[in-house]
Amino acid sequence: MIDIYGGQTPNVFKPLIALEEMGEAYSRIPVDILKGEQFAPAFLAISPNNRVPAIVDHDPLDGGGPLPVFESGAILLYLADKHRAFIPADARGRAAVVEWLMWQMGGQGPMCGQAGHFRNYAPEKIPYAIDRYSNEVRRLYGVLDTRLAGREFIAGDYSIADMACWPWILFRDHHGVALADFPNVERWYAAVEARPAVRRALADYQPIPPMTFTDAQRAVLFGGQRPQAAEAGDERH
Ligand SMILES: N[C@@H](CCC(=O)N[C@@H](CS)C(=O)NCC(=O)O)C(=O)O
Repeated sequence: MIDIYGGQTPNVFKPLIALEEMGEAYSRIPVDILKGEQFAPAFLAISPNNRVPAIVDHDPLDGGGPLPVFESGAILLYLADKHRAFIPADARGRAAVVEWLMWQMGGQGPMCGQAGHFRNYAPEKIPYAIDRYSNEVRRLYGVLDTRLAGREFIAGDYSIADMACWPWILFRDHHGVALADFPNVERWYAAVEARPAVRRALADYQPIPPMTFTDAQRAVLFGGQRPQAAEAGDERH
């Protein structure tokens, strides 16, 4: 059994899809990042960067005690290695999957995140920042579109690279992207969306429009402030 911590966010959907694809039993543990639950000491013991997702594997292959893993890319690799699935064993195939997994972790995820922030959440509209990150997101969509020309999936067979990239495209409205501009991405996106495991992972997902945050939520999410409950040692987890 694996505990997976987090809610309805793109980074959490990555391992959720992997758990469904791999048929691993799991239990979802919500972490309300708007309330600052990511700063609770018990959660920080699992995820020291105070971010979701994180997992705890209660049946690790080494037979030892519960094994915590944070960072969505690390979780995907951990699960793929555990199940020997969705990542090739040969050096070239594995390198290609890891390349695109790192492309997602270092490029697509952070740039979409910043584009979404400056387009939707920054208290003032800063054209330079909006353009900088929106242009970078479009560039990255172009890179993925070129990669997918003549390819069914990103790196060989369907893999953890696809599971990493797909959820951020689910939130494309936040980043100002129209899929019709990227026909290879559009075709691949629909193919991944149609997978039964992906449908199960998103069964209770309600599309979230860009939100309006209270000052307290802004302080927790964007201002680096820990809420008082966490400072006082909230032991919810
Ligand atoms: N690189 C991390 C990023 C995780 C991340 O940014 N998670 C967001 C939700 S998608 C979060 O936990 N935010 C809480 C906060 O900013 O305090 C990963 O891929 O796991």
